[in-house]
Amino acid sequence: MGSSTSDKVFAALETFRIELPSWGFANTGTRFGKFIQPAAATTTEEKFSDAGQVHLLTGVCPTVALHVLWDCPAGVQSTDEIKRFASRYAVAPGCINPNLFQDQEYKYGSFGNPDEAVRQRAMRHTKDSIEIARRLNSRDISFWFADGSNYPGTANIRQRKEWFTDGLKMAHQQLSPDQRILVEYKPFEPAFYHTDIADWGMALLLSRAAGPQAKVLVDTGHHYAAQNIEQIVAWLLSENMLGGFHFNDRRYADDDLTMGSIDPYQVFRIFHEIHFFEWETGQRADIAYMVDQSHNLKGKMEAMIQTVTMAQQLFAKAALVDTKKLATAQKNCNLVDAESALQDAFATDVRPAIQEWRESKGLPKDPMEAFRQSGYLERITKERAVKNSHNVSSYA
Ligand code: RM4
Ligand code: MN
Ligand code: MN
Repeated sequence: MGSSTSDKVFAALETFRIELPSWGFANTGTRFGKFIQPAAATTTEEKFSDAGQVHLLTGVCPTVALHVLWDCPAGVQSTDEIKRFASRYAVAPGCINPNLFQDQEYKYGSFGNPDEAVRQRAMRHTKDSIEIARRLNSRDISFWFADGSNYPGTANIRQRKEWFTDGLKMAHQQLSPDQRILVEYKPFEPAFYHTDIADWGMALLLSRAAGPQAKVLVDTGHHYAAQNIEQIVAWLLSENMLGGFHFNDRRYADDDLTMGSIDPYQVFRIFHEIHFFEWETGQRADIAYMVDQSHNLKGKMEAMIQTVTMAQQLFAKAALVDTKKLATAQKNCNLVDAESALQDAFATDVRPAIQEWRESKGLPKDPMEAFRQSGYLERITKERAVKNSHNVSSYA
């Protein structure tokens, strides 16, 4: 590998950080049930411990995203405890995710619920979530809504759009100047007829209506199968509306598989659009890279390490695209050369350069191997096995 190649890989890795989801360490399942893992995290503290371990081994995951309902059982009062976990496990709280989908009251929606009392309840939770973020010094509050309907004619789609606009505007008014709202979209599930924020265009319009500190969040699992996600990314970049990512992979729907496991070239193309934007404009794209995965069969910690190292590889490969050559080839409609600029970068094995970078930082060369040698998994398995055996494994 030429030294300029490894210089490029080093430079790319210096700027790349990715946030871990607290819920990615806990037991999750499918709608048919859960297979319980004896080592899965059972408390917020254990989630911080696991995230801290992944950060210790990889050096690139300094923050952990929190889901308010699952991680802050005492709401705003939970923040003191969370600060203690953060300092104990050397990983800071990251993006705050309000939970507007699990309470019984949200059966017919949250921001889009026809009942004003429920919309107000959703707003109270939103305000609390923003306050939690403020106390934890978290910049981003990320909204994913399950709101939608299952049968034609059952919901007033335009009216609900107005309620969403009002709700997000009100949320925006609560922000401190340095905070942001991220608006996530998803085409279906749990609603199967219409979803209130079903695609990036809806998320974009609502974010614009909410105010200047609202941006769109792209969850790579939240698209129809053939959709060109990198084009969405390019458009959002050009509109200065790309706030962040939830990375995971999928084959069919919102499968939440480990990143790049099905289609690594797609993630590469997404990263390429970001690098290309930065190269052309000379601007740094201010994007929160986050993982949102929850596969239930792979070991939680190993799955997370796999995803983080894959993210580094794909980000570094995309940084190797010869942008100058690409721009010239595009201008001259030299299709084969333009396409090859991407393919050559994608085909480069960046793993040796990444290992060198890790060693230069005093990090283990191979985080997975280091994890397996560390004894951490054996320790938590012993500590948590009994607690996990009481976990509910059926959804019925
Ligand atoms: C949703 C969406 C959200 C995540 C929940 C648990 O499908 O991806 O980001 O918070 O799942
Ligand atoms: Mn998501
Ligand atoms: Mn999802």
